[in-house]
Amino acid sequence: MTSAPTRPVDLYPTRGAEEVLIGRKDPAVWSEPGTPGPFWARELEEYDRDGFVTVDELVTPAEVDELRTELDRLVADPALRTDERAIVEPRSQEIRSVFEVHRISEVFARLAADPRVVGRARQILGSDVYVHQSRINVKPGFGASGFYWHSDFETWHAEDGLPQMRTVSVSLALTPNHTTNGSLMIMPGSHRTFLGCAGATPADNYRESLRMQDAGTPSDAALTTFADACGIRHFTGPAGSATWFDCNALHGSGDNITPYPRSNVFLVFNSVENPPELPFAAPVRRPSFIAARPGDRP
Ligand code: 6CS
Ligand code: FE
Repeated sequence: MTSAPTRPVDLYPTRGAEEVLIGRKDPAVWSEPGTPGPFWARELEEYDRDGFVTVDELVTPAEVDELRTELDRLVADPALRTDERAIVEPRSQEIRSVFEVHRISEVFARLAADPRVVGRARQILGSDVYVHQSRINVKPGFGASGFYWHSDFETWHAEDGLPQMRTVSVSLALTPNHTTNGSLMIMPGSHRTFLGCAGATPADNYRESLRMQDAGTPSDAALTTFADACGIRHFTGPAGSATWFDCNALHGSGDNITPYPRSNVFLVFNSVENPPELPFAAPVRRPSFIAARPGDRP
């Protein structure tokens, strides 16, 4: 008699009845010290300690111009507005995010494959990598809404089935990121504790969560505990600067009511040693434009 496939141990239970704090069971930097790559050893130490590290000029101003022109082209493409990979702002109905840009656009595909980018991801994750998710967050001015505090890994574990914390995001600024126009905020050191959130995942949750996240949102009490213990760092910088941050770092960003867009491209790299299982806390997988599978076409 064939036995049923065994479910992997859930190292990070979440979306049960109560919130729960769990110590991280995975390293933040998976490569051996001294592993060659674009990051300096000092940068990897900072990433390990804080859960993030900034790179002042990941790409040149000329490359930023090309990326920004491509972002503007995508946002202006009428066909994309009806594509489920485009998420619109609740108020203005302007485009808020476009997912899977590394597949839609040659320009963003080249960025994802650039050694300055993928080489850093490999160095952090200590293995070959693939793009789990890519997106442009346009955050136009005049009222674009922010992203409430969350851990990406909590969602990618619960809804996409990523078993371990072996995933890294890079947020590359395509417009100047100021304190005033909704730039990224991260709690340094928060990546070392997993916050299992309370509340089950609704069916088809992604249809709402990419606009305004609910399931997987920490309580006020938990956020206060983390903020008191870790503090909050605000990421500002010119177009071309980038923030690499761990999948479990608590982060968020405010609304943008200034006239100045805060447009970033986010690339999420997962280790090929960390392939998605079935979701750990959701009825079904999310679509592959949000959570790619390692074997998917590049
Ligand atoms: O659900 C997700 O995968 C997306 N949601 C947020 C708020 N950040 C990560 C990712 O883009
Ligand atoms: Fe996020």
